[in-house]
Amino acid sequence: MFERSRRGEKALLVQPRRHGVDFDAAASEFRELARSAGAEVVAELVARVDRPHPALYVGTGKAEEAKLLVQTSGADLVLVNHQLTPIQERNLEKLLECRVVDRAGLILDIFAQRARSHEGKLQVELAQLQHMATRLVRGWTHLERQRGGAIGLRGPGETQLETDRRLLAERVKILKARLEIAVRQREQGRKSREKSALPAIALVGYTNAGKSTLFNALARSSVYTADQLFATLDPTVRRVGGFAFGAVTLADTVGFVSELPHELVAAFKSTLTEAREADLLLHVIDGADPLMPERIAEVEAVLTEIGAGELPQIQVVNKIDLTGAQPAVEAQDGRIRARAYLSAVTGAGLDGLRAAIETEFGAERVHRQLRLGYADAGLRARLIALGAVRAEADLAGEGWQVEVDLPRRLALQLAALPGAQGELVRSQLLAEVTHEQREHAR
Ligand SMILES: Nc1nc2c(ncn2[C@@H]2O[C@H](COP(=O)(O)OP(=O)(O)OP(=O)(O)O)[C@@H](O)[C@H]2O)c(=O)[nH]1
Ligand SMILES: [Mg+2]
Repeated sequence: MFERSRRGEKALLVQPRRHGVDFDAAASEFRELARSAGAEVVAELVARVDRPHPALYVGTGKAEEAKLLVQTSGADLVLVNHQLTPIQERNLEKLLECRVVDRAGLILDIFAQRARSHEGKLQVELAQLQHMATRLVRGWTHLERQRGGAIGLRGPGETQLETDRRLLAERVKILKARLEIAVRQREQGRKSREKSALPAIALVGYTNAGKSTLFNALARSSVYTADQLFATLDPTVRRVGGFAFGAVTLADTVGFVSELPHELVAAFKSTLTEAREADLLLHVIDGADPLMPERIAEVEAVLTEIGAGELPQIQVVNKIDLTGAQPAVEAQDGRIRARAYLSAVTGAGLDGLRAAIETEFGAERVHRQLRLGYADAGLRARLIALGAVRAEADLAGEGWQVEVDLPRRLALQLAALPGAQGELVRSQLLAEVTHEQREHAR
């Protein structure tokens, strides 16, 4: 698309040194972003920015320095690690005589390259249009091409800019309508997953922490992983079995990054539905990242924002093969249930994580005899699928007597099923528990 950086493009990075911002960390992350977008970094310029220059963001002297560097390094584009105003971007482009992309533009570009699902693509295009809306002065040629040229579309006395604005508004309207349909379709898919009543686990964490690598290790599948930021944009969900309490669904999600461009926040959040609706979060942390505490805090802040701040969580400190930490599980108090140290690559410590998941879903169990009529065959099938049936006797012509043993959490989830199934679970499976608790309390 418009701002897409092509693979191998040579980039000059402008790295602002700002008060209160850890320069080394911010600079190396931006380098990673540039690399993830496919750019080759040929030069870097550090600019102290205490008070941003209104017209250029950096001071005029720095801008001249950048111009010289562009010429000597042969850079095709300049990447600025800050959100520029449209005017600053345009002025810099004029002065440097080369394309200028700011932090938001760069992240948008990466998202555009990564989006795979229909919904993801729509979200990113919408974000790009919103980003460009403020920069419209530079023209809007590709939309005209889609509409077969602007001739005939232009009203009397309408300037090119007005036409562009109108075309843009129309495109945004179309995108929003399509997005609404896509969201509804995803909702339906989620509802049918919900019916399976399996506990849902979502992997969340800062970008490049190793979520997809862990996903593959747990699901024994092969989701795309790469040493680049936002390798995963669209959530992937798999059923993962092999737990003593049965199976779970496991979702891989988009990575978090600090200072996400505001145009992308909606797109980003919509891909995090899986996280919001999970029963348990695995917060994957890059144990080799010197900024680990800051990253944890940033991820927690986003989780709170999307309404996932109260969900039970297991912290997974990954990459112990790099840090030399021992595989271990430390139990914690409250919402954060445990902290597991492991390596998703070598597999060291994976058993510990599995055990922590077992504890979360399987610690408190419900062990009961159920009487199920033939009309309850659906519930019986569900219990079998969950691995909850210990023994079963046929009650000649009247249904089954089923010995059920399952985690209390699963029983509670089943109790929420609509109609007769949930009713049966509430009256037979859970009512007895409270009865027995009463007995026990005496
Ligand atoms: N040494 C080492 N590298 C790891 C480990 N886990 C993941 N990596 C590497 O870290 C990089 C990022 O891994 P991904 O699994 O793609 O990370 P992610 O969290 O899914 O990243 P995004 O999808 O971009 O948010 C890859 O190069 C992995 O090979 C680990 O335990 N040890
Ligand atoms: Mg990933």
